[in-house]
Amino acid sequence: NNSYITGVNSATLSFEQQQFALDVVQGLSKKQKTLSSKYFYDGVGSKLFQKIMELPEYYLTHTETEIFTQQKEKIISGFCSDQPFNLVDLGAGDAAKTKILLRALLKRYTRFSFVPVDISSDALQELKENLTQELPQLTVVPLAGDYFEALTQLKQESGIRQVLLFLGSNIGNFTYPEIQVFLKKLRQFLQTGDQLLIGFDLKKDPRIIRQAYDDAAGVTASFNFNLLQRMNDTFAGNFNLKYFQHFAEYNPVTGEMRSYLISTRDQQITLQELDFTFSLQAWEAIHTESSYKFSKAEIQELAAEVNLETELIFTDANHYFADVLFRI
Ligand code: AVJ
Repeated sequence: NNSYITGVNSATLSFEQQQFALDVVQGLSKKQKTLSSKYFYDGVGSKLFQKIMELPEYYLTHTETEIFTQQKEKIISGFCSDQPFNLVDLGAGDAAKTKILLRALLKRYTRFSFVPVDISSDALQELKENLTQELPQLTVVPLAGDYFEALTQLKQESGIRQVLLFLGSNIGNFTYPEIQVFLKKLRQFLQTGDQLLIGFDLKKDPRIIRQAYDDAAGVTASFNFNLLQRMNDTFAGNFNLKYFQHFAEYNPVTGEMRSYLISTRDQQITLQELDFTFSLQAWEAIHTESSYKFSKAEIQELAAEVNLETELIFTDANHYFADVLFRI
C-alpha cells in the first residue's frame, strides 16, 4: 500500500532508516506479513547473534569452526598465490572463524589485506578494534554496508586479486532464485582467477536443524523479538513483546528453515513516526527469516547454473556443513 510510504518522514530519519521504514511498511501491509532478516543486526541484534553462535544447539558455527581448525592449512593453500590479494569477508560479524584462517595466513607471510564487510557498523567498529589488539600485523580495511555497496567500493580500487568469503551459511538467507542472481552479480565484480569460499549448511536430521533455531535458553527467540524492539525504538512503535511468540519450523523437502513472530491475540499496532497502523489477528504470523539447507548435489547444481568451477570441498566428519571453494 503505497499511500503509507509517503507518510515516511524523511526529515527525521537517516537514509538507512528510510530504507528500513519502506521495507517495514511494505512487509507489514501484505496479506502474509514479512520482515527482512537483514534488519536483525542492529547493535543489540549483533550481540544476540554472537550468543547464538555459542549455543550448544547452534551446530553451524561449531561445525565450521571445526572445519577451519582441522583443515586451515589446506584451505589457505587453496587461496595462496605469489600475488597479493584482498581477503573480503562478506558479513564478517565478529570474524571469530575467519581469525583461524587469518592467523594461519599471517604465519605464511602471505601478502594480503583483510576486508571485513558488514551491515552492522557497530559490529565492524568493534571488530576493527579487536583485530588491532589481537593481530596487530594484519592490514584491515573495513567496509560498512550491504554486500553490493561494499563490492562497488572494492571494484573502484581493483587490479588486485579478490578472495571472497561468504561463511556461516549467510547464503542460506537467500532463496534459490536470489542466490542465482547474487552469484551472477558477484561474478560481475570479480575477474578470472578470483575465488569464492562459501559456507553451506547441509541437509540433515530435521530435528537437529529445528533445535538450532529454537534453543532451550531462548536466545534465538530474543534475537527474533529484537526486531520488534528495533521497530519500536526507530519508529516510536507500540509492539508489546508479551503478545508475540517465536516459532521456527523446518521443511525437509525444500530445505527451508522458517522463523516467525506470531501474534498471540488480536491487536492493533502503530508506528507513530511512520504514520502507519495495522492489525494482527490472533495467531497470525509475521515471517522474519528463512535459512535454507542444501544437499551436496544442490550445491553442484547451483555452481553449474552460474558457471562457477568447484575447486575444493571441505566438510566435517558428520557432514553437517560444507565450505566450498569456487574459482571464477
Ligand atoms: C547468520 C543467516 C547464518 O540463518 O543460521 C541464527 C542467522 N537466525 N539463528 C542463520 C540466524 C537464527 C543465521 N545466519
